[in-house]
Amino acid sequence: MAVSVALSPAAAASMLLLTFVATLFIHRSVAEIDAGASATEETPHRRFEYKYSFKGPHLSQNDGSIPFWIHTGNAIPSADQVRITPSLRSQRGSVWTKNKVIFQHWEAEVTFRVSGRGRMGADGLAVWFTTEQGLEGPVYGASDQWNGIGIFFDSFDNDGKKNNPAIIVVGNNGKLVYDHQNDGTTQALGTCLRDFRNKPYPVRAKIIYYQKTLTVMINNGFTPDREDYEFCTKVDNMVIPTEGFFGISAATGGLADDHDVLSFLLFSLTEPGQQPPPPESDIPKEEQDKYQEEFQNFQQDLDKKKEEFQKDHPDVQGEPLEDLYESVSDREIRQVFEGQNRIHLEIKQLHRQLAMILDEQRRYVSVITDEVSKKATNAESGQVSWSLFYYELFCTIVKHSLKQITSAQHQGNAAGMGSYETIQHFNDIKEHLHTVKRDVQNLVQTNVQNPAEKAVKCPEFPPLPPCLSTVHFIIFIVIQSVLFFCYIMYKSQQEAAAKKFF
Ligand SMILES: [Ca+2]
Ligand SMILES: [Ca+2]
Repeated sequence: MAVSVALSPAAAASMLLLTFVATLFIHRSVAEIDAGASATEETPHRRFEYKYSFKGPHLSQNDGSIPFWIHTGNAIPSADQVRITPSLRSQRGSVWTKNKVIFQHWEAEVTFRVSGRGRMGADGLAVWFTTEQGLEGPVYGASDQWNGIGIFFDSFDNDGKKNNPAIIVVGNNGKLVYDHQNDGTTQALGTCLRDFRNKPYPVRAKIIYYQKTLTVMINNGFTPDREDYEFCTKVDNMVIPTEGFFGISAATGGLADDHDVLSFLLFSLTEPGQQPPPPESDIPKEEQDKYQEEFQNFQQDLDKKKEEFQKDHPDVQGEPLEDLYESVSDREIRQVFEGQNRIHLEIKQLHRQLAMILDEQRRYVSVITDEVSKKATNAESGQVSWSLFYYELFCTIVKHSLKQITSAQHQGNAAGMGSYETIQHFNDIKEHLHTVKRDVQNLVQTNVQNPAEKAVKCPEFPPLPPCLSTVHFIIFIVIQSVLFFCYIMYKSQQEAAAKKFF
């Protein structure tokens, strides 16, 4: 009994501290695990394919065409973007690669903006990989019954389930008719809810087809960080045509958004250890001449404009004035954006840290469970005290966390990022840990050094007075009764004498 009374505080302290310590510095170990995991996965060889890509600042040529691409419908190419549809009712437009893509694996990065003044917009934007160019049709401005895949950025909620804007992946073998009324949900291979309309920065979609798996990642345009991608959906065991055209299409309905594509970048992926496909044959002579001429014209035009500008503004060097100064409203909007970005990044960071903490806690719990089961066996034989076990375990955790704190502090200082508050915080935690460690040590030492005092002696009670026996009690009653009787007799004799006297 005395042992169990003595180990309770140590056990409680250890268990409480486990949670506390586990929440401290876990990031590094998890990061190491992640790094180890990613190192084992071999990354494919990635090559940029300019003939299936477009981007600003010289996206279109003088005649309004996009090199290696064709555009149809209401699509309007300009220097820095292609407006697939303007925000007018019932518009349809698309852009398609001129040539078929023959890579087995690929990665496409689409940067776009869907913007409109309404709280809701329509219809949406689609990215295609199909055996034929779907130049015109009812599915976001492209042909129905396509053979290949479509990744749809569906703005309008046709089925009224309040689940739009959404991103869905629909595969088709050329026979399926798109289920527009249900927003394609009956045919979707993968889907995720993302509001991609009216974002401060362009939205980016990374679509990867590698080893029969199609993955869609989204950067939802909250931050200027180009690599801020989040997982959207993944389709495993997906077989798509080996050759096809890439396309982007969009459509508006009763409601209308501007659907602007800023860039489409294609990369071919080659599995590690395999030869990348040979670069395609050179550009035909006439096309080469055309581009050369285009380039020279552009260069001359640029020089001319530069001269004109310098003539008109002899005092101005470099950037035009309007770019150098921002108005009050511009500054306010910028500050609001920057503030929101910081909040967004902080929340993301917290989210990541929480996930890591949970992971680490699970690891600790499993380690503790194992240790407890091992030690419990020994404890039964009476050789190992529970308090000693908890003390050992606690010391290990404290040592580990102190090491982590020290290394984190060094890292922070080395990187120049450790602010005064952070260092102070670390020191506080260190101090608390030392205090708790010392307390537990004292507790356990007292328990171990004085085994003779393990059994707590109860204080001795003072001796009780001797109890009254039954015989004594009866004698006492008899004497009292005799005395009472004598008194009554005496009183009645006195009363009788008084009567005689009167
Ligand atoms: Ca829809
Ligand atoms: Ca819907």
